[in-house]
Amino acid sequence: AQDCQVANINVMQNFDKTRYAGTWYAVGKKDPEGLFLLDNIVAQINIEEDGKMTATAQGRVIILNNWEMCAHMFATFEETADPAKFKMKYWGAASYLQTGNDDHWVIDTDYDNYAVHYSCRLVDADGTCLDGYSFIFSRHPTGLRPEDQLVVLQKKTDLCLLGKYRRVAHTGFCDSGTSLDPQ
Ligand code: AZE
Repeated sequence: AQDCQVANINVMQNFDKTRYAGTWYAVGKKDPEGLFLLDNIVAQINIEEDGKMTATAQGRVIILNNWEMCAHMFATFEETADPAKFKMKYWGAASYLQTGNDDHWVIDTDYDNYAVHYSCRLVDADGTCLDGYSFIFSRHPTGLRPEDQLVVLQKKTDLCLLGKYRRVAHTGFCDSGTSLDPQ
């Protein structure tokens, strides 16, 4: 749907969470209002023994008085009637990090190379999204393969977010030693 109605957004058909599991590097993002992950964003999706999806994520953030750190986050996912639409409850390893309950929609993925994620936090009176965020994930920290770029471009357009994404740098900031979180 190209009417920008949140209710009409197409998500991944026959979504298979077991194939979605593993490491994803954010290579693009559209920010929501307020504090958000800046760069070096890596998500690890897990399927627990009971079949439930959980995740950990890390990324560089700047909180309060320009304190730069690596945020270590945890999430549990609640399934819905649509297998590609989850409710994500998340919290930080440290108490001063963000907690929340956001939608986690998988718009499209080939499981092996790219995934397009979407979350609308606030739907406007006209049905469009007033505040939301979206990640372009890759299995490769270096970015998307050329053959996936056109698919992702089309999905950004479908989400009415074309031109609103920024590239996400991976500089190794969260790789070791720099975190002030309890491990
Ligand atoms: C996501 C997917 C994997 C699990 C999680 C994700 C989102 C995390 C945030 C974290 C924000 C932290 C802030 C700290 C100051 C979508 C990458 C938890 C939105 C702003």
